[in-house]
Amino acid sequence: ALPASTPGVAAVPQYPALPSETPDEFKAPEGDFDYVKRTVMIPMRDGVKLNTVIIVPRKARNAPMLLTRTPYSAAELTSHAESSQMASILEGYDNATDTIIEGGYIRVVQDVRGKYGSEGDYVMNRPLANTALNPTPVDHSTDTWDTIEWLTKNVPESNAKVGIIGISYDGFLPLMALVNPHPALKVSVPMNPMVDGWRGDDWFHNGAFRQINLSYVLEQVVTRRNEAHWYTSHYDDYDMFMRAGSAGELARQRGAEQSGFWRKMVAHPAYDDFWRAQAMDQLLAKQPVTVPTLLVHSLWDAEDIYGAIAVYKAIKPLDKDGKVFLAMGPWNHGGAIGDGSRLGALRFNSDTALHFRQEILRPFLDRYLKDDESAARIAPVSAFETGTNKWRALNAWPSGCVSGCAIAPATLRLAANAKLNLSNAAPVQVSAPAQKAAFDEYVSDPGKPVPFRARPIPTHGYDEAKGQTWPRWLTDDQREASGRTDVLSYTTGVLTAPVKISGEPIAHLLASTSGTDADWVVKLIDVYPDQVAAQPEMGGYQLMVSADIFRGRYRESFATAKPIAAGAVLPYRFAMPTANHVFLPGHRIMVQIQSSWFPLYDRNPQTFVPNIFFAQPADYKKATQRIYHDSFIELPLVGASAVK
Ligand code: PG9
Repeated sequence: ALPASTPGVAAVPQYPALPSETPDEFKAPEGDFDYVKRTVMIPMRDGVKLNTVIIVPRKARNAPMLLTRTPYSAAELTSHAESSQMASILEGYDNATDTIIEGGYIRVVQDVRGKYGSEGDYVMNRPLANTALNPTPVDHSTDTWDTIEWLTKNVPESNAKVGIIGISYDGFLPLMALVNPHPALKVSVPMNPMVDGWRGDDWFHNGAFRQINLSYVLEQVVTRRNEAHWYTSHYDDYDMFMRAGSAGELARQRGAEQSGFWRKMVAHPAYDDFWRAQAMDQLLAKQPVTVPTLLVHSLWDAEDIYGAIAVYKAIKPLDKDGKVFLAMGPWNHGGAIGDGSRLGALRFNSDTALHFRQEILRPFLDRYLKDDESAARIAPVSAFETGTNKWRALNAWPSGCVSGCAIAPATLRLAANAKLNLSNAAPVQVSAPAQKAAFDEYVSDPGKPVPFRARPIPTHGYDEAKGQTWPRWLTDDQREASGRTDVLSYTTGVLTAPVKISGEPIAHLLASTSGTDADWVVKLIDVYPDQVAAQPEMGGYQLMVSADIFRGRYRESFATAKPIAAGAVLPYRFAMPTANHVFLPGHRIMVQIQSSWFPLYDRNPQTFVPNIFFAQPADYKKATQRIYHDSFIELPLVGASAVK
């Protein structure tokens, strides 16, 4: 049924039925083309037309349609090569190309409102229509509804069934499609979706600003075709951001005020309604699950490591008839459509992404888009177990094994002499240290923040030839950091038995600072044996399994920044990204703690200021940080564990 027409907007357009014969302009061109490409402007209910590229396999009859909506240029996403072969023009972002070709799908890619070939105005992650954040009657939900309505009546080669799929921002859009979904929408596949830009996706993590994305805020918003370019003034981004001082100052120098979204970002440094009202997990938790949805998560996702799991946690409890599925793999952001046999220095003994596409994605799509009852039934949760490099088919998440092995909270507690004690004892959070409690301390100097990766750090990008290996930085070796005096490192003894964790580790710090604000970075690390015969360069490797940052001013409430009383010993508690990892015998477990992660995150001046975007040079002061040995990480431990 069509949605009720929106007041003040023309009723949803009624499209004429298609002629029985395929119109000439739809006929395949001569030559060896194996596809027909059509570019159409689809009218939305408010009259704005959206540029839509439709690629129809030459032999397609009664074929389902796989739709991606994007702010990154539909033309570009459908012409990665000049070729007469559909497989070639699609090879690249944001296409699961082998799945599309082998499945015989019609490929549809559309510029979202306000970007590239589409009309209308652009709003970053356009919030829900008819709300304070978007008073217009249109949003990505209505635009998707109108697009699907048009497709079902204007693609004669289709079976009038549509699946929506996409990565990142293109993964946020399949979530928006679930708000009042069109009846012809049969599946949604949000891959590494943007879900909550403040809690743990692209803009902030627990209040610390991800300033490395400043270029995106300018380029993506200021012009329709991304013609305003951010320039870089240093080969090493570390120097550029240091030279500028605060993120707000660098943004001002580069003209970011032209970006409406930047002005909103600066006005909302805390977790207020501006962010909460856009959080897709919270929005979708308010409605029933009606469309089969396969959430795809990457365990080393450098961009949206929060989103997929957050949505899964929000909507799975509402899933009365098994429509919500989750797949997680040892990938970086978007890695599920690439080569999943390796990531940085890591080797997985098989192409995990190909396994996902062939054994999980394809049967999922075929089951619901082709009504192919013979399509294999995928497990509710397909989770790759890192360390052992095994896929696990599970009934729920978090879950330790298919028979539902118990997950018990274990305690990984700091100890003297940089030791770390793992015990099965349930964690006990203390809110204040005992008399003469032990601690370690370091000086956090904003003049020399801890690099988030080995310098030089080239401009944030994807060009490996230029050393831009941003996509895989979460798997970088942490040895350099562990050798710094402003990084505390604690390590267990050599493990004598596997230690498996499935779920979100939780950091429980007891800490003080001589300043009045502080950032706390906690990293859970798998330390490889001193010698690794199968891969010598992994000897002693320090691999982050889960890591995150927490901006101390939000310790009492994400919505309200408060100064920290200098010298006061206070508890800090925050969840870290999901892990599904086995620390193997012969390995050790390490925890690193530091107070900056630069230039990925802006520096905390360590003196309380109303808005860190406007911190002045004089605000940045060294601080002595004390971490008490009552601090620990609560581990979601599967089964017993033994540590030598
Ligand atoms: N989620 C990715 C991103 C968004 C904003 C800034 C930087 C990256 C993406 O959509 O590519």
